[in-house]
Amino acid sequence: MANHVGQKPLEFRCPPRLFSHCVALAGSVPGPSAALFAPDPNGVKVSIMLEEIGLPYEPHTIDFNKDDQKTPEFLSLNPNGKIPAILDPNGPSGQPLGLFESGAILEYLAEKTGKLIPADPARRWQAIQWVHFQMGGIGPMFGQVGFFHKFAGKDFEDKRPRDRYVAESKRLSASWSGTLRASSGSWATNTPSPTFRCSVGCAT
Ligand SMILES: N[C@@H](CCC(=O)N[C@@H](CS)C(=O)NCC(=O)O)C(=O)O
Repeated sequence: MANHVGQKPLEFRCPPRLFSHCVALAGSVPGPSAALFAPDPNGVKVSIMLEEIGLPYEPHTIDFNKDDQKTPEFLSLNPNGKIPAILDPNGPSGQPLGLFESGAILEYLAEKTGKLIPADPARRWQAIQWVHFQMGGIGPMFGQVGFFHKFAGKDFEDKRPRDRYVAESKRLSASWSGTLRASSGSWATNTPSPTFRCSVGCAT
């Protein structure tokens, strides 16, 4: 069974003490057999996607208070020790596939089902660009705001890190909501045509 590097055997099993949270599924399920979550922003992205596309799946709750995400079983699925992660028993070529990183999981599920992603190549790449915008910008920056504003970092005397992340989060939000305002229909797949024109070295 292939894991994240496609070589070592995937050892993940739902730990017995978590099993009460697991939903057993019928044998030939076309979707991921296991989706590992905690009720937090990155986990929710994948659970919303799974519900929207209607793939049957088996959720496993990961308890941060018990460090479930640091167990050898979980680390065999995601060496980074973070949720979400999925295990699809029917991955490419019918082989099992373990995946982590919420953006990669969203793209994988979209490609697998052809749902929530346009078939048209240009619009498809626009949708993917917004996934990367979320993963590289919104996720990390908002996460730092949370740390410095609400969690352990709120007691730090030096407020410059907090202020920096707040400013960057506001800047990201402005560029995102500007696109929302400018587009009609589905904002993620209907980005307005750029008014930018190349002057040097562009094909058009
Ligand atoms: N870039 C990763 C981030 C994943 C992540 O940060 N997960 C957090 C919860 S939102 C986590 O598992 N935290 C537990 C820990 O760090 O031990 C993704 O989008 O999947």
